[in-house]
Amino acid sequence: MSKPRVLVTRAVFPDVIERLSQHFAVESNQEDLIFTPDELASRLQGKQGIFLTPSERISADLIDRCPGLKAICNMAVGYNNIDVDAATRAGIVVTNTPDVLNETTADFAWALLMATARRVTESEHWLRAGEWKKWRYDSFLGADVHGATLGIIGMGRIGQAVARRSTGFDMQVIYHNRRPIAPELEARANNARYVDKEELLRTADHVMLVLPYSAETHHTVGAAELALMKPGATLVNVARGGIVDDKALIAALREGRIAAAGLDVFENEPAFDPGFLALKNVVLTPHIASASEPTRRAMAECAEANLVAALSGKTPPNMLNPAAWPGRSN
Ligand code: 8YV
Repeated sequence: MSKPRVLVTRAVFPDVIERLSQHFAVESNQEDLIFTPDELASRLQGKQGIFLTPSERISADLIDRCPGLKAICNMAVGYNNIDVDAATRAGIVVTNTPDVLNETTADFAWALLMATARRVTESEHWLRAGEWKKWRYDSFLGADVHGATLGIIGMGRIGQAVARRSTGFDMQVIYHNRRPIAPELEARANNARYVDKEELLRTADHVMLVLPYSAETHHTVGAAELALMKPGATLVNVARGGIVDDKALIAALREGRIAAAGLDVFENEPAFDPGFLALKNVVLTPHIASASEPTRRAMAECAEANLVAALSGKTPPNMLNPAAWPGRSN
C-alpha cells in the first residue's frame, strides 16, 4: 500500500521531516518559501495531511479545493488561521500543540513585562548610539514591577503560568476571562481575583494579554480601553495580532496616555505598522514568545505525533474537532 501524502508547509527541524518520511510521502519546504493561497491549494492536491504554521491560512475555500485532505496539524497552540467549522463539515481533523509551550511563553511574557516597565531596550539603544556621557538621577525612570497590580486578560494555561511567576514579585493579580477559573486554579495563580474588563483596565499597573484571537476578541484593547488604563501603566501582548487595535495603541503611546507597551504580535505581521518604529516607549519582538529550542522542538514533535495518529486511524492527542472523527476510514 502506498504511503499517505503530506505537505509540510514551512521549514522545520530536519529530523521531523525524516521521521515523517517513515510514515508518509512528504513534500517539504526546507527552503522556507511563502506560498500564496493558490500555490498552497495546488501543493495540497492529492495530499491527505498538512503540517503547517499560523502563517498559512486554511480557509473554507481552500478546504473546498482540497477534497482528499483528512488532517490539518498546526504547529502552534493558536489556530485562528484555520476555519475549523469548515474543516469539521468536510470531515477533516484539526489539531494544535497546547501545553508544551505554556512555561516558555510565560517566561517570555515576563521578559517583555520587565523590559517594558524598566525601559531595557530603549536604554540599550541609547547606550549603543553613544549617548551615555554621564549618570543622571532621572535617567530612564521606569515603573516598578514588584508590589504592583498585574492584570491578565485571558486566564487559560499560559495566563495562569504568567500569574504563578508573580508570587516572587509580591504582586496582586487580577484577571478577566470568559468565565472565572476554578478556585484552586486561582489559588495557584497567586490568588488571582476575577474582575470585569473595565475594573482590570482601570486598576492594573501592568496589563498582560494572553487570550486567543477570534471574531469576539478582535480589538479587545482599542482606543476606549486604552483610555481607561492608568497613565503610568504598561501593556504586553504575547497572544495574537488583532487583539489590540495597533493604530489606537500607537496614538496612545505617542501621546503618553499609557507609559509603554511590549509587543510580540502585531496586526498583519510580519508587515506590522511602521508607526511603532518611531516610538521609544515600545519593546518590539518578532513573535518569538515560544522560541526556546526545547519548546519549538516539543511543538514540532507534538504536531508530528498528531499527524501520524490522525492518518493512521488513531485519535490524535490534540484533536480540536472530535465531530470530524466518527466514521473515519483512512
Ligand atoms: C508559534 C504561537 O511559535 O503557538 C502559538 O499559537 O503563536 C507561537 O507559539 C507561532 O505561531 C509559530 O508557530
